[in-house]
Amino acid sequence: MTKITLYQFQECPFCAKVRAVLHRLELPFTAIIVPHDREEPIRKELFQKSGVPTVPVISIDGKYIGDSGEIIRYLEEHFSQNNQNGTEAAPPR
Ligand SMILES: N[C@@H](CCC(=O)N[C@@H](CS)C(=O)NCC(=O)O)C(=O)O
Repeated sequence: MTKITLYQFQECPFCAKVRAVLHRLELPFTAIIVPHDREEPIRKELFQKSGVPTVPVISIDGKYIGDSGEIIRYLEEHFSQNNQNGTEAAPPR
């Protein structure tokens, strides 16, 4: 089963957007609140692994993705029944 961890701040609109998509796609995940200080080891590690200095970051089966837009694109692409635009795919003829 896919293991998803969301690294986030308590208050963060970008993190909330990602949580909403995870809930909509019914993907179970663990949320971890990280410190605001970019010099904290966990923040440095997330930057190193995702290449993105901000939160949210998700790890999904060991792969790290940062930036809410990128994360949502990845989740939609891999877990949505719909197409990448989030609109419903045309029904088969
Ligand atoms: N373009 C990014 C922006 C994310 C962003 O600005 N996150 C803020 C929290 S809401 C952040 O990490 N700020 C702290 C920092 O820059 O160290 C995204 O969509 O994920």
